[in-house]
Amino acid sequence: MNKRVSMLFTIAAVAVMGATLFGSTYTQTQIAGQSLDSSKMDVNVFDQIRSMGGLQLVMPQAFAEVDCGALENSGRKVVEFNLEGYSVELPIMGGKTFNAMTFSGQIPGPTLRVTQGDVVKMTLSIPDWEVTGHGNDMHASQMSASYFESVNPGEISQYCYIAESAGIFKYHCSGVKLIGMDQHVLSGMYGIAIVDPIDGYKKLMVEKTAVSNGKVSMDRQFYDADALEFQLQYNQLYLTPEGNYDAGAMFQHHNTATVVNGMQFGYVPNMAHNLLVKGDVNKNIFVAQPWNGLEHKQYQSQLLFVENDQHVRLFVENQGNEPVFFHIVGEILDRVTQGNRVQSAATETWLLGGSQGMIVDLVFDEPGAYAAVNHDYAAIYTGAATVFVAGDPFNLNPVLVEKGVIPAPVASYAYALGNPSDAVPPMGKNSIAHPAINIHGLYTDDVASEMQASGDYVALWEVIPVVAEILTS
Ligand SMILES: [Cu+2]
Repeated sequence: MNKRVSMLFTIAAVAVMGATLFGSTYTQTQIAGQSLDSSKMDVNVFDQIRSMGGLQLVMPQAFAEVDCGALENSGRKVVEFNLEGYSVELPIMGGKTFNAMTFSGQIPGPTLRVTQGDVVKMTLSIPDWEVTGHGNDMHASQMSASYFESVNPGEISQYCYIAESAGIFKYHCSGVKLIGMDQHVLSGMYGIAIVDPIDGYKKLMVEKTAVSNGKVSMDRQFYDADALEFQLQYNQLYLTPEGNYDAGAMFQHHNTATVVNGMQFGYVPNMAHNLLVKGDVNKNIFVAQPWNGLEHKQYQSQLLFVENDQHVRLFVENQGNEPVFFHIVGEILDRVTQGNRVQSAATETWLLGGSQGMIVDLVFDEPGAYAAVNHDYAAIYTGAATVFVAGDPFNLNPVLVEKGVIPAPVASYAYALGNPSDAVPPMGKNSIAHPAINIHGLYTDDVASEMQASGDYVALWEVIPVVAEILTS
């Protein structure tokens, strides 16, 4: 397994050029994608890349064992991961829609969570009505992306691998034999796999100081490995005014939006929060409240609620083309882990390059509202602002109890409103269950309806009017 056998690479085309040279977007050409014969150098290579819509690598051998039959009988736990690849229209900020490409009708795609050593059985199916083929490349695996190639409309394909390394890993569409991969990924075909360490996560140590008899000394505090967990995936959109993928803008790094879990400003206050804090749905408690209003249903922005003095674990992935300078205004990142190795402790900001992830462990000491940002001002102002609310900073407990919304004071507002479903990963080895989860995310209406029908989630657009009536009565 994972043997890097000596092999010949036939690299048909290895060049990247600005789309200003290419002009058009990819969808049309990638469907009939053809390989480039680099031996014929009497033609213009870049014209050929342009005509076939991108790059194609031809690699004759895979790196690792991918035969499901052998791995399924290896004595390891087998975890099935089923994705459906298809294109849909989804909303963007400002009331428009864009032509999105999705895994299973949501952006990001569903999160896979396994334990180190498990076998992942990945199945990708493409409906027969889909306009293009799709692929899948999981960075948690160690196999050549070209092994899987593309799955055409009406087809199903599968591969297996052992999740050998713990950590957080991107997965993404690999395009059609790699052609158009940028369009597919930047239009929404990405997600993460969380591979929990086989021995579980480590307890968290936070360095504090204390005063005793006029002397200041170290006062280390330890938190159990179990934590309340969130997932945050950063990306950009590159769109024409009509909502199509704009390759020219991508090549020039001129993004039209910065998104966290697929949405700009998806985790800022909404009208329900205005009501709770200001007593008025129209009195904003935050400067930007773009997804504001119950009619937005699953797209209405939601806050992230945590308790004070609680171990919080964030799975952060940079899915995009720009760096992420991850910072939480008013907090210190108590521990940063990559690949099950601690990289830093008590750090203010941590840098993630493209296709890089990390696990941030921290404790919110004081009640308050904390903005997690990409500390690149252009990113903040185009969407990368996410608000955590720790404890009860607005002193709402007495009002909510008196009005009968909650029976007793709560340690976080998650007990009343839940946390947004797209920011909550599946339960893992050391997860604390969220008190409640509301339906929030860049989902199709079908996906949101299925979630509501399951009864496992709070549909806030139905609950809030009831709460509002109680509060104003
Ligand atoms: Cu695709």
